[in-house]
Amino acid sequence: MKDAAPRTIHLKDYAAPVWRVSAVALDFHLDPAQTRVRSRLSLERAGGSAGQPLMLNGQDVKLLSLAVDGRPLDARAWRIEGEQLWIQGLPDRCELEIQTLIHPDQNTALEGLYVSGGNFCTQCEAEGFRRITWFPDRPDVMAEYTVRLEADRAAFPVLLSNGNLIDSGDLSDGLHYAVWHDPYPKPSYLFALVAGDLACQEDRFTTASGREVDLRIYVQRHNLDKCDHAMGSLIKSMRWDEQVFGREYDLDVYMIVAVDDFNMGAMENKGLNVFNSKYVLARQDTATDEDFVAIESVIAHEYFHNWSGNRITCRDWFQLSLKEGLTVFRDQEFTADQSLRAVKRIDDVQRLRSLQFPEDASPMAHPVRPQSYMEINNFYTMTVYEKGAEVVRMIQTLLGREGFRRGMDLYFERHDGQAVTTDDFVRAMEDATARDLSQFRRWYDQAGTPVIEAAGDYDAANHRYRLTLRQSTPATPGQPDKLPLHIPLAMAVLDSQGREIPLRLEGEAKTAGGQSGERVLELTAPDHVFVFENVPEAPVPSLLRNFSAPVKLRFAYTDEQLAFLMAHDGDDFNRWEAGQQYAVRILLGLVREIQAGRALEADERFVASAARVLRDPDLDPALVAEALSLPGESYLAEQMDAVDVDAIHEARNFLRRSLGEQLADGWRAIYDRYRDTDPADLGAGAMGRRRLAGLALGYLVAAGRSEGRALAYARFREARNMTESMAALRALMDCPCEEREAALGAFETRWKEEPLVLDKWFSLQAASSLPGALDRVKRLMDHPGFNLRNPNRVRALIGAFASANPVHFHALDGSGYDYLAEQVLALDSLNPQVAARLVKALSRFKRYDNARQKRMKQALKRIVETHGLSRDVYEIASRSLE
Ligand code: B3K
Ligand code: ZN
Repeated sequence: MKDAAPRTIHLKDYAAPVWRVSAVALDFHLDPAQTRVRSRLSLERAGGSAGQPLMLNGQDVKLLSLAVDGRPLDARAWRIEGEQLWIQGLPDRCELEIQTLIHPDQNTALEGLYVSGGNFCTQCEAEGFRRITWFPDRPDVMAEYTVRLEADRAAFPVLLSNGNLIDSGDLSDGLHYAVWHDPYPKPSYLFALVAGDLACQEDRFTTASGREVDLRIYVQRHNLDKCDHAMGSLIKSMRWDEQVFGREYDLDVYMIVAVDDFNMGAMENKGLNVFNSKYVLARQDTATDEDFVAIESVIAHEYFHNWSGNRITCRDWFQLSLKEGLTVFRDQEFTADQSLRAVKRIDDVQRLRSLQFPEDASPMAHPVRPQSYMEINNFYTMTVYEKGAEVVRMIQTLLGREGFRRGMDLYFERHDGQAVTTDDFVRAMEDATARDLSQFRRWYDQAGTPVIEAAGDYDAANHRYRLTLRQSTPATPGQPDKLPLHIPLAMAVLDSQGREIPLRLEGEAKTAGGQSGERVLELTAPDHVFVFENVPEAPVPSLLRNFSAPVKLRFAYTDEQLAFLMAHDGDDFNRWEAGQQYAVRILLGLVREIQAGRALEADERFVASAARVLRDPDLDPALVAEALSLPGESYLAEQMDAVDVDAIHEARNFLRRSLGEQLADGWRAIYDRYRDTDPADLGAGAMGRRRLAGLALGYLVAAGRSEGRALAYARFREARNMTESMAALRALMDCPCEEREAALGAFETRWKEEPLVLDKWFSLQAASSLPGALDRVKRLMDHPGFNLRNPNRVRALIGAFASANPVHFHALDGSGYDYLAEQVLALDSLNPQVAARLVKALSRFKRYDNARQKRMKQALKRIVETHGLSRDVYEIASRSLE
């Protein structure tokens, strides 16, 4: 229990800063045990009355001295209240000098200045700068930074900060220094410094207007052979942002530093990105295709922040999606342009549906622009990021690509150098296109996943097709009543040959709607009826094409119609979606059979439609792989009123086994066709072929015959890259056989010195549904490669167990919950941010049966009632229990 419940911060209480900081000069004397920081702030009163004091934030920093305009500050002029320092009687313009002392080597929270692998690095977003020095640590205070670093030359030969290097040199006593200047005013959360013994891979980039930029990736020396892909990705991203958004880079150098201990993926500090090494390091033998794609997308994401986040930043943290939703949208588009667009869309929608939809239906549900928080770090969520990206995508759908680009141009031009709000963003979109998005703005303020109930009715006598659409959004905590949203719904209707019928609405001029069969309907009222004319036969509608809005769409398709759409829909996303809906229906039917104690049978028509997809020569292998991957257990859980983890698992395994057995020849043919795909080819085509070969191998093992296992084990031994190796290992993971243990053992021996590879090994075991998973996880915590202080290890083992092993995490005896509660408490005193993420696995206890609910609640109570809990964990655990 918190000794006093933490304060809740509300958007409605936002007040502009009273003091501006035009420039900051920071001076660091770096020493892992005791770092001295001197900071000089050029202050200016920006508003408020003359007597209004200055408030600075600080956390775990020791104040050594305070001086104003060169004179020590009188003790009566300042006071510290908790984490706030108040200074009174300042002149309207002055220079404030502050000296502080911090202890980077004791910083296990990995916020502020800390030590990772013997090197110094920082993480300041959201509120980490206040752990370095006292400062108005809020994003709407933007200042020009000059940073001097001084450290031991032998231990820390590389000294980096934001911007351009303006001076450096040697000092006495083995010390040296460097001075960096960043000409672009920025909020404190974008400050960064790195100091250490690092090797560097260099390249160059010439921007569209001819600026020469040095590109540098810094890593620990032994990782220097794993930087090529990251560098290539950076260059591609820089080019793409010029071509697609007209955005150029603006400094002489762009640096990326990889560190092993990092709370999230990466951080977009101006000119000096700090990355989790997981999103930089890759070599064919250590990284899978998914890793390569993820690296490219995170490098792109952080690079794109230079404009959507750094040049234009957030006024306050409630506006986080202004930069995150927009930047996710931009990185999604970038990846789509490098690969098969539909495959990227399918992957993103799967992520949204399996992670964001559940969040939107949980006690932690919050709007894209939250109204309140206790700990802002808890709001770097799927909602703010992924739903936020969907909101931007809907704007693009409503305005069209061209209109959207005009809106983006205006946004960049109008707000360059400012800290703004999501409202400012939407206004730029409106002003550039003369569209009214006032109702659309509700997407930023209403939590919960909207539901659209659709029904179609064909009037054969008059050749009319009537489409009825009704929208509603479920209540979420603090928001019992919802207003109708402005929803773009892309759709077409198909004739019996699968062709799109040109659509004309009743009363519309002959030319309207064009020849194209696809339209975007705009829903604004709770109910709409659209009547299409000249529809020659009863059509099959293809609705919400390309997932044009983040909603749940319900339409009572027959099995035949789903099979028909699977075969004919001209929208690749919806083709896949029809197959998924069909699979969900079959799987939920199996769940009911299991619950009723009846024997299971695989639906013949479903198997036949899967067989057709498998044999379809026109389908890209990546799309075949998507189509034949069964919906995940968490997505299936979402479709049930009361989640039955065991039945879901059994049903899914049964269907997998049936597809494996009944299509065995097809799988084998596919595997043989694609198994030799060039292992060095990292193009989307080759990745798609490997994905399908891996899926085929999985089905061959799932079929339960010894040939499958032998094939997978042989593949494992002969693997030519990590994708092949992991596909084989994953295929064996739920199979209690010798091959599994032999492969796991060999993998460990080979990769025990490569932490990122060992993480894969931890995760596979943590997610395995074989008996004894929890014991294995507990034993693995004693593995020499495991370390509770490293967020990647925690996520790989404990995180994977809680999020990817429903059967064991939700074991009826509560052992999974107790284990998680213990780990959360152990972690909370080390790293609250990482601990808080883990608690979320307990949040949705109401979705389970009474016995499990009781045990989950007990685990949550045990957490909440612990003294000295962090704000991070307290907020999530207490809200879950409300
Ligand atoms: N902006 C950072 C996330 C910071 C998280 C702070 N708890 C990475 C990103 O979204 O690009
Ligand atoms: Zn981001």
